[in-house]
Amino acid sequence: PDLFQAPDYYQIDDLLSDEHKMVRDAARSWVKREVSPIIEEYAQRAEFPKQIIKGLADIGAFGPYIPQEYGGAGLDQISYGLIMQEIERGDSGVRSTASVQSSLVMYPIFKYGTEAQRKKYLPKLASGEFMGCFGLTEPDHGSNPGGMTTNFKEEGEYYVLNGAKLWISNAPFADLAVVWAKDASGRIHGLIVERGMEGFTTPETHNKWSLRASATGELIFDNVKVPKENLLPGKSGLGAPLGCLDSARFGIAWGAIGAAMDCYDTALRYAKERIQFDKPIGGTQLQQKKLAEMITEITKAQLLAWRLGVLRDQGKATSAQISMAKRNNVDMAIKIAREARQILGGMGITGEYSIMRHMMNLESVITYEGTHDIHLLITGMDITGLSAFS
Ligand code: TGC
Ligand code: FAD
Repeated sequence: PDLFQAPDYYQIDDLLSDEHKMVRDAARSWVKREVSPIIEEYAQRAEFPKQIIKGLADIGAFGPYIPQEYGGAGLDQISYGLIMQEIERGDSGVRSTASVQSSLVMYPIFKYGTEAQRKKYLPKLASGEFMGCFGLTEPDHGSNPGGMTTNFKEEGEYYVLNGAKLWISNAPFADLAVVWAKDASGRIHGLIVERGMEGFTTPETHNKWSLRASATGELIFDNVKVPKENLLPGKSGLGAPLGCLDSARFGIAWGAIGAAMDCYDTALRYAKERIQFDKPIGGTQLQQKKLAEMITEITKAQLLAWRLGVLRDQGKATSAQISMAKRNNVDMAIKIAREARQILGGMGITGEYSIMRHMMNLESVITYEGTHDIHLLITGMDITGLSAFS
């Protein structure tokens, strides 16, 4: 009863199994205990709270759907989504850390790695002993990663890696990076680059107004000798990193609901308590319109995410369906954050409430993992069969 009472206007809980609800409630109570009380302070200081890494591992947030034999939680896709929802109710930056570790580091090693790579890295990534990051974006290639220039060439027992990645979540403290680079023929491959390899540095990116509790940085490769056994052999080409993005984008479609729920819940409570003109502002038509539209949009987003989870569990979800859910749900959350902030008046701009932090965080979420525009163009391509990219 002391848990956050999530909006559930359409009895979506009835669509969940007992295990789903158990996984969700464990994540929810951990976020309430370990994240919510400290996160505002860390965001203000622009620091990632490293002490929560173990807790994230304990609630199964590192590799929720990776099989247990590799240290993962062995859960289904809806459980993964629910964990992301609860974490992002706390903070999008914390969810980013979990998304990257699970879908962008553990997933490619699990899916495209050798058995030796899986055994070497996955259990330690699941427990949080190793933290990873994912290097796809470059200074000159964001929405168009296929244009990347980071490259490697064979030299005896090694691949020699050169280039740079920008905007990499977790980079400043990661123990290893899954890096996407072109071979001599221009084909894209994934390489596991470990901290400590000579010529590999990870300078932090400062002055962010968004995702301040998440550490972001560059990956710089200056003739880094990467052992040949660190190449992920299972898949090459742009489809390899894009396959990882499918999994992360699915988690974000759920995560954004968490941020929206927190903003809605805060604004609803405030509107019922705040008295102006001798009555609660929640009794005015204007504020009711805002709140009623919020719960409508949250409900639609929940149904979209749940159905997508079912399709993913059945192995039937398409990349374009995932794009639609990521785009819709993040847009829904950012609009709710903006409206909710207004309901709180001046109080809405302070760190006493979580709304402004969510609002600023969501500016990154609507940009990373494919911008709002790119996902619209993916839908456009899917329904017309015509690419607007090339
Ligand atoms: P295109 O020619 O369409 O595709 C190239 C190859 O990839 C295949 N493919 C996919 N495979 C798996 N999953 C997907 N979602 C896929 N989409 C495409 C495609 O079939 C093709 O395969 P093949 O075998 O024919 O070669 O590629 P394009 O160059 O036209 O670009 C397509 C576009 C624009 C959709 C894509 O490049 C894109 O999604 N751009 C956005 C980039 C992006 O999302 N970057 C994210 C970086 S990581 C990040 O932001 C982490 S944030 C931290 C956190 O998660 O919290
Ligand atoms: P651009 O691609 O330069 O886009 C600029 C604008 O142009 C956007 O509005 C875009 O929608 C628009 N645009 C681009 N192409 C088209 C087109 N064809 N038609 C119409 N409009 C177009 N990347 C990683 O690899 N790993 C990470 O861990 C990671 N973490 C991140 C963390 C944060 C906080 C942020 C902000 C970003 C992160 N990213 C990461 C990078 C992120 O994925 C990119 O920022 C994103 O893909 C957009 O690329 P860009 O910033 O270069 O923008």
